[in-house]
Amino acid sequence: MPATPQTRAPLRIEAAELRLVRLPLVTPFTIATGTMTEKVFPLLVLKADGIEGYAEGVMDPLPDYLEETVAGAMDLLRNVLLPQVLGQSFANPQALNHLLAPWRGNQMARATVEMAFWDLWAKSLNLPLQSVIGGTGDAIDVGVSLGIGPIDSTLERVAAHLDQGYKRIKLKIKPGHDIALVQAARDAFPTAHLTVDANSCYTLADTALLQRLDGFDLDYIEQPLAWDDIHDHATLQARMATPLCLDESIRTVEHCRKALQTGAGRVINIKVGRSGGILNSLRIHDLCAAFAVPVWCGGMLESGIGRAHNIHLSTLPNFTKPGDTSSASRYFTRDIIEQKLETSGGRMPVPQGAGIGVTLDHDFLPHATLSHESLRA
Ligand code: OSB
Ligand code: MG
Repeated sequence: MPATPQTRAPLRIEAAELRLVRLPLVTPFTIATGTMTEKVFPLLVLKADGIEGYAEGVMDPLPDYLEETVAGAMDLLRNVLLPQVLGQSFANPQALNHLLAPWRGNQMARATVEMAFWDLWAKSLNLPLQSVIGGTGDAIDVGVSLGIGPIDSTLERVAAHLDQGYKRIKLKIKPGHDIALVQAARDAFPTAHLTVDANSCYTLADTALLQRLDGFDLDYIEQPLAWDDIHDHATLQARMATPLCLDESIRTVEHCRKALQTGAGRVINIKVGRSGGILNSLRIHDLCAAFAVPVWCGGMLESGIGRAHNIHLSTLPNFTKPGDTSSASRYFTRDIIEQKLETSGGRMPVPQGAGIGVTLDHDFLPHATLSHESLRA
């Protein structure tokens, strides 16, 4: 278990800043459930002892990936979660996580608060977040997630990203845009490390079609069935050779336990922002290790703040498959942080310094801010 051996006096959260931020996407991103042309997200700053901790929420404006929404999360943060932690002292991030634990669901909203506190906490110890959570190494392996588009242009994008050294290519699929795409990609790139992600758009009635994917040597098939399902994934996995990887279905440690115990997946995508935060992600990581199930770090088109959190988490030992935390310039012409989070040869360097190791770009941030509020105890 990744204990927090580091100790210090309890940290009192004195103030918070909550922003709604909007960044246009360089390339529209289409998945089975729709197309995103911009990234809109809550950005949270927690303040204590002259230090600031940062995190972003990964919920979408509409409940199309999971059920949380930006508007709902902003309300919950503003009126419930932040008033609950403001003015309170916490001996460690576990104590803050414990305070928020009784609330039902809302894993993305609670993760926003919890992750900002981990950054604050690590900075107060003057340690990189990765050291506080038990990670090692100065870079991580990454792949890319390519949205749905015409097959010929998708193949060009696959080639371009393989040339850049990305270690795995994930293709988004949906009914009517699956077998032909994967066949073309496998024919064109016989030895590439390929995966597909269905974002919950098939059912067990599609079992025969999904079984045909066994012919393409995919490393795994991500979330073929419903976002809230575990049971049917176990049925499907028993009928397929290719490992299934769960994304949407894993929102809590208990979801993960049930999935592993029933054989609903043989790979787990950990997204810290959709799993309630870093502590839950550490627990999911350790649970998967105990089941000898590999994990990798997914993405939600995060700005540099969420991207930095993802990178630190990915330095834990059971993150043995390349993650989705690719170069920020693939998503945004300008990020809201001062550092450039760019890969080289399919490796993403870990931002150096205390906490998540990145700083807000205060020249640019106001231009990307839709609303801004300050909260105090
Ligand atoms: O299912 O992993 C997913 C993006 C938005 C919502 C869901 C998903 C994704 C991605 C992109 O696959 C990951 C990234 O590049 O950040
Ligand atoms: Mg996914």
